[in-house]
Amino acid sequence: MYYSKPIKVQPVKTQPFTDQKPGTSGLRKTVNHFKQSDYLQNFVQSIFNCLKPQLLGSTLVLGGDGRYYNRESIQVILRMASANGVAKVILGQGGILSTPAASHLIRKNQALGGIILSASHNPGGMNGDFGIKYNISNGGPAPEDFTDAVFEESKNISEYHIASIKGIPLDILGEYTLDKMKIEIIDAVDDYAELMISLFDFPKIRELINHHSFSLCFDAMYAVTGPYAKKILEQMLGAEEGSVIRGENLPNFGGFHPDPNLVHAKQLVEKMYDSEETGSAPNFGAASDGDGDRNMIMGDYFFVTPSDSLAIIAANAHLIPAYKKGLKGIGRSMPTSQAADRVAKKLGIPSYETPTGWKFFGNLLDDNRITLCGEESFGTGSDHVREKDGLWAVLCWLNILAERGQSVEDIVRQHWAEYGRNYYSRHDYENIPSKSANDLFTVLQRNLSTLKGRMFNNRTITTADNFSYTDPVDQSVSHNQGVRILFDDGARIIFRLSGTGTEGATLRLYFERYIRNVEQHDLETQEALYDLIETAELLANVIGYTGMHEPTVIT
Ligand code: VG1
Ligand code: CO
Repeated sequence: MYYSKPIKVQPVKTQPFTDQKPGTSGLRKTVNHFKQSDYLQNFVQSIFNCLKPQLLGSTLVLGGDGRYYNRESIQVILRMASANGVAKVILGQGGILSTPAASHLIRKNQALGGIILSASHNPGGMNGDFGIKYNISNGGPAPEDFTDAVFEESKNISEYHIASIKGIPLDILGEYTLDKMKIEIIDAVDDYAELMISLFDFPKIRELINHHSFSLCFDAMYAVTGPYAKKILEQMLGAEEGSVIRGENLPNFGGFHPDPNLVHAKQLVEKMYDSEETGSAPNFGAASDGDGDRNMIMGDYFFVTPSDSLAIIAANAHLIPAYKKGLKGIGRSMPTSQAADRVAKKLGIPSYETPTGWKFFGNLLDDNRITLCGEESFGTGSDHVREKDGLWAVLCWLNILAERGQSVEDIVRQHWAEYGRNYYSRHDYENIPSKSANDLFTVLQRNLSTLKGRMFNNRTITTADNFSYTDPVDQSVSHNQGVRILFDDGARIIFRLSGTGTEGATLRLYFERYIRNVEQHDLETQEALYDLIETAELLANVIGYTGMHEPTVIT
């Protein structure tokens, strides 16, 4: 169907912004910030300028997590894509695509790349956050050299190109033509569901789910995974209707914070800890975030830490059809616990430690060095796409549960018994003044060289440094990726500043301690880590710099 006649495009003059530097995962700002005149346009044009000359005649994938300002932004980007010579845009219906689904579509259609509109786990709504990121042709987040180039471009931009047409339809499936550009509106879920069928043993999972004694609950947090989970878990795998809770994709995520952790996925957590005496909690619980790339896994009355989840999926991957031939290697971000390394060691495969952010796994996956990867921040994924993938992780667990016929808790406890337990926790101090955060790091950094060999609570520091990473594939180097304090017994304290927040600074402290002895696998996590938490305070004076006696979020 022809949507419009040829359109005359006049370049629009603009002034650069100085703050369009992408963070850990794209450019994230408040909605109000994005609504400034030309703010979105400048950033999109900066991306397009960095893609020339391949952009001309290319195919792009476009979609977002449905948060407030998604639809308006999609309209702008379509008009700009047309004016910049893009040949075709593959668009999720209604402008919706989960991040892993977008990654898959880029790969499947051999697109030049994709634009994903999301601030992920950040709150949505009129007064919430918005975000935009570019993914390259492998389906993964653009690497740093590209995002650095976009930032440079954004500081010098003087004009952008946009077709002068309004109100492109986004909701009806089919092919449209906007000037010379094709827009293909596709079902947001179909291709992704098909990919999942190709990876997992759906009949076996269906059998588990249909078993009268098994029940599950998936909390979509009013974000993008609602339609995906309803289709895959309820319609395709036969979970009872209502197993997916908060399954509508609302622009403000129902006013909640779509971050799947014990604090924000409260509805799910309440169900999973419901009346322990009667045992009425579902056997399996999970949640995903705003854009569908994160996952939280729970059993009845039991929480699985993301670091353990990665290790357990790795140790049991041979039970899943897609991975039955074995894994090539495992990647984890530096602050993620070392539990997965132990599995890699036992399997005789390499493990890689990367900086925080999925973009660092791309080269390792493309170069066939790793099959699985994960982050402590509720992200797990594999070589099936180039993003972390929330529902994929859920299906991994369901496939493993179906094969092993045990409860989530039993599987985790057996894993600890075999490998030992890595007690792990992250403490976040959110929205602190940037100056306080920078001062804390300046002093900590200055003291690093004096720390080696010093003893705290019977542990000796063996390494105190600021993590630098050299990509083994392209040799690119990323500095300043977090302060690491490593102890002689394998314990670690990591200090990092968040790169996804939109207000002030967020300080993250990560604690890890390994205990082999199975008799000590029942300690309360914060108690098990207490002496490390105390040491961190001595090393960095967190209370002094933040003025806060408690973290805002503990995961
Ligand atoms: C956080 C997490 C990081 C994750 C990133 C994007 O980054 O710590 O592991 O990759 O969010 O996830 P930071 O810089 O705030 O610590 V998502 O689901 O928000 O795209
Ligand atoms: Co996310």
